[in-house]
Amino acid sequence: MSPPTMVQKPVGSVGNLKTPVVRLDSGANDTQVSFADWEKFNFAPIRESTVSRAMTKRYFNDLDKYTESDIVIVGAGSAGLSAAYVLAKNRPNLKIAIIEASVSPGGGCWLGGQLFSAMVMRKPANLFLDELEIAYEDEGDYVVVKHAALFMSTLMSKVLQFPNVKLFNATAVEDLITRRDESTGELRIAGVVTNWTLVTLNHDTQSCMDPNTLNANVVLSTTGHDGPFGAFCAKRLESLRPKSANEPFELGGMRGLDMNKAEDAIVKGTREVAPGLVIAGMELAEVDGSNRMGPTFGAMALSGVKAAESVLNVIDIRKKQNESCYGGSQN
Ligand code: AHZ
Repeated sequence: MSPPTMVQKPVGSVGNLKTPVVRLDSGANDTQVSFADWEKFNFAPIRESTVSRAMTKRYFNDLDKYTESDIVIVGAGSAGLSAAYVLAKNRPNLKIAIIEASVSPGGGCWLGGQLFSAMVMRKPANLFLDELEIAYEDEGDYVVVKHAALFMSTLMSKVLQFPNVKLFNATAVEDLITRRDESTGELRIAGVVTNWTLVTLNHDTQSCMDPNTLNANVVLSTTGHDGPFGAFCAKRLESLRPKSANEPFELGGMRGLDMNKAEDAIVKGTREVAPGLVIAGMELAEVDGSNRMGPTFGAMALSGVKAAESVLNVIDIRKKQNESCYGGSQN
């Protein structure tokens, strides 16, 4: 049975505070909660197992549904979520899974830089802020959002509301699914290998704990620059591909900070780096050996926008390739 829909309706005020009193409409059990009457207040009853089933049933249904995804986005930072927004909005028929290693999605975008709140974006990235309806101060060549968390929370909230998006957080991508084309020898990325992040972090202390898998037509990796988790897919790709004349692939390694060069390079370089694998955001600096930009976020947003375009440019070809092996996509 599906849960009753809760509709919040302001129906009055408390004392002189003009605080709205909320009435909860839940089907037949129309109840009015007066926040002024705390002595009589109580929640509707529930059994613990009901809570457990409410969560696990949905999670495992989602896992079942997204185990064949159209797109898997690795990393829910500013680049990954910007791409997710564009993809989900423009192609509501595509199933988009986002895998985020941290419990809290958002990556490095909760502060503008160091411990400062304001977030700077150089024009024309303000057009993306306009799309998201996020207010900013216009300073000429650049704009300032009053808090980076306002950008991230708005973006995240919009992405999570799309019905074709599922965020699996506290889950790490720890390998890639690969396919080698028998006739051309080309190596294609066809999905991701995952585990609970707490398990990934403890492989050395436990006996073998095998992972889970998600097939995808295209993997978009936005895991940020190198670090304990960062640049994951780029590093894995480098170790998968022999450095031969046919398959040269060597990481460039992120260079020092140059805001002007770095932002243009990241956006321009965002692309399908290997068949089935698009890389965007700061992970791309590790691939191409381009500069870091530090605390200015326009390139992350627009690299996400270009990544969405790159994914859509190749998804039909990659889908066809997937369908021609091992039973195809079983949606
Ligand atoms: O937790 C990571 C973060 O939320 C997540 N992630 C990394 N490896 C993962 C893995 N599986 C699942 N193996 C993984 N998730 O990816 C997210 C990356 O977000 P980010 O904000 O670090 O990357 P971004 O490229 O979107 O933005 C980078 C912004 C910049 S620029 C910069 C500089 O120039 O110094 N520094 C930062 C943080």
